[in-house]
Amino acid sequence: MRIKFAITGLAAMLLAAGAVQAQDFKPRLVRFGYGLVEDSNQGRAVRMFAKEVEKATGGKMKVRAIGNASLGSDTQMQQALIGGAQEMMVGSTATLVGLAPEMAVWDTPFLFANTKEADAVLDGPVGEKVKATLEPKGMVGLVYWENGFRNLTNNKRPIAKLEDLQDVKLRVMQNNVFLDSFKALGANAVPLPFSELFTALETKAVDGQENPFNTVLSSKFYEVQKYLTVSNHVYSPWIVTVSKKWWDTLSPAEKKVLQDAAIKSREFERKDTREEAAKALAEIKTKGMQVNELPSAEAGRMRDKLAAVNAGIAKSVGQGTWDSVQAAVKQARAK
Ligand code: TK8
Repeated sequence: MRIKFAITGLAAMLLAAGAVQAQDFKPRLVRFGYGLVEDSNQGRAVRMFAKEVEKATGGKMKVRAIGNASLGSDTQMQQALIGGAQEMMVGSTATLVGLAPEMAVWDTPFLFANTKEADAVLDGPVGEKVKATLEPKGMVGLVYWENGFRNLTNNKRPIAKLEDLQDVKLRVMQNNVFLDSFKALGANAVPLPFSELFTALETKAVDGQENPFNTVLSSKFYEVQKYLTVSNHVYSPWIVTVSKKWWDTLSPAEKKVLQDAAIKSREFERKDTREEAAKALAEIKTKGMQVNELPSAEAGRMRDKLAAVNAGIAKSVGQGTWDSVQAAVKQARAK
């Protein structure tokens, strides 16, 4: 008798838990926009996230992955999130600097030496703090993904020394740190949204651009670019964001589903991106690009030229944030 009672009690509890779940997940459609093509590290991770969310809500919350900047460039999507016309997106932190100035700290040239340092700092307290600055602007930052270490491509010449950047018309992200950095290095820097980049390269409106190997491959820049220089001049994070307006309508259970799926997607995305990046250079060569490495002495000369830019970043993100990031990098490096 006692056993039977216990079982009935347990069944009742399970039923109650099920009822709570059913109420907590409303039927919802999440439009999740991104800029790269579907067959890219970005596209794969968005789809992985979508599956996780659908599974965790028993199909109640549907995530529609919309790539190719079909919903607009990074900055256009940000405005749609703020206005509540779109629920989610992923894009470069660099394109958020106009809204959340502290994001510029991730654009510091040569900040991270490897991905271990990037993960530790971005996922640590100072990464969280910078991410939280989005909230008063109308966006909730969930996690950082890896865009990756950026490398130069162009049609003029291999960049073997600092002076080779002279007069190269280089597309940069729409952000003053990138603009000032490449101007300081002597390039003719032109800010453009990513969604206009392929055409700009194809029509020779610009000579070059800089992005991780993965993007050079997935966006087929090798079709319109001759030289690739391995410069690793900066590590770019992507950030997964949610419309704050929409977020505020979600139940705690729904928010938790999104947060948990975001963390899973981060692990998936970084692993996938790194595996792809490790094979990418060989593939880029087979596509016909001429590849050279920027000598470390030249990277050092670039670093020196960028000292003034770094001082400007410290000023615009605030000395406190700058110092916290420098300390976190130091700590990660010592490990
Ligand atoms: C994609 C961009 C891209 C970035 C750029 O929307 O703009 O060059 O590296 O990943 O965010």
